[in-house]
Amino acid sequence: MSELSAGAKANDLEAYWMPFTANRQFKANPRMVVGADGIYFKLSDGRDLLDGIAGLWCCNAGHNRPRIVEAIQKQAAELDYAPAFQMGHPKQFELASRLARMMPGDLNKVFFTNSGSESVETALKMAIAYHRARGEGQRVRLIGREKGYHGVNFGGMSVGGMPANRKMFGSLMTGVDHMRHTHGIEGNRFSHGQPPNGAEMADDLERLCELHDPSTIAAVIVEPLAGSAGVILPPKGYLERLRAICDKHGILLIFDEVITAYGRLGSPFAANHFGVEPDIVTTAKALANGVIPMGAVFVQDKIYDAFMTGPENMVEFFHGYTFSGNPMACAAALGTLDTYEEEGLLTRGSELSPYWEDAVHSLKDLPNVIDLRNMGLIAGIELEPRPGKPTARAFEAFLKAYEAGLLIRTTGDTIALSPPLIIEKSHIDFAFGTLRDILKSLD
Ligand code: PXG
Repeated sequence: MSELSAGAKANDLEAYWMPFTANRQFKANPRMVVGADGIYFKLSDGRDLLDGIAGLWCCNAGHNRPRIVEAIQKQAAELDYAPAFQMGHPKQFELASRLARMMPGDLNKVFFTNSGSESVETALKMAIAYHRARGEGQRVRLIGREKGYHGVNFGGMSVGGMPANRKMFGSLMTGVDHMRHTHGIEGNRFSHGQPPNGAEMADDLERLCELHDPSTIAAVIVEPLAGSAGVILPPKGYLERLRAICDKHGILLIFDEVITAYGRLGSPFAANHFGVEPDIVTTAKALANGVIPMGAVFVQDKIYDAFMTGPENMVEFFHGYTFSGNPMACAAALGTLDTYEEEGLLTRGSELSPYWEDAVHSLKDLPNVIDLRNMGLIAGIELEPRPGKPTARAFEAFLKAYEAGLLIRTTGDTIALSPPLIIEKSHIDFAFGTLRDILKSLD
């Protein structure tokens, strides 16, 4: 028997370097998930944990869903892998067609990736290459926004605006600039749904156009609703204004919908929800319900068409991943879409959102709550940071919620909730009742 199988190292927590985790703290006090069903995780100590964040904003249909399990099992036995380049398999085409039908407007072409980060890199490369293909090769600049999160690869990190995610990693990409974020604008605290003030923040894009000259700007990327930075909603009129400025200057608008796509806002996509059609949409996470890594980038026909011009035997876009559109992921995604459709999950958020909104805003009177934000099945509960100890109060809430059987997510001092879309009113009552007790007890 090798040392490993003898168990000496098998239960050792040391080898695994955990992502975005306080490794030493976790390993001293591990929180282990060993099963999942419906809206609950099962913990190694036998307790159930209500999943208040759909895994990480990805298990929108909940856990252990029969259609998805069956699709994956069948696919593994039928076709485990097909080469992604110069070969195809039917499910890629079926899935892309089905997704394109769900998207509004001209967003009819779909490129597959394996994560949100890869979707973002793909979109940024498409934008720059698109302009070059049209003879506007000087359009190389990319504009992001403060507090934006676009994954962890170099492009996404560069257009992103989360200081902690950037500061350790050198000079990042050149030719990138940022608009200001829309968090904490005067008069917006405790808004229900979209906040009223701040549409003019979109005019930052005009200022950057003046500074750099619009003819040098390839694309602007924003999260229609920013999740990672602590649930930041777009002010009324803001996205429309961004769209208008992009149109005026020939700049592509990219919506990073990695968390908003697939029903989170109560509509299939944020593009439907806000009635603003971007040129490119990045998605991942809930596309395959978090069961198998998969992402999809949607582009308008004009972008795809711009590439389809050279000799027909030539590769048109020198980009792709070994696992782009792999059969297992496609099967999982098709099973996921079946589940979403059969259960009406992509619009369920809009039915439940009045109940959800009331529950969120019922926390208003509690100590240290300085803002409450909601949309679809998303909540942001912002706490006053402890003096000199940012994040400590919210993290204590996370630990107490975990003890009480509720999984929440915290960023800075904001608690984020984004439950599976199968959530019932009784679960909402439990989640907010638990949070109420915790927030009362926190100093
Ligand atoms: N874009 C956006 C808008 C995201 O929210 C990514 C890109 C990157 O996706 P991948 O699949 O590469 O992780 C994300 C990811 C949280 C949280 O709780 C959010 C994300 C990931 C993990 C946690 O806020 N967003």
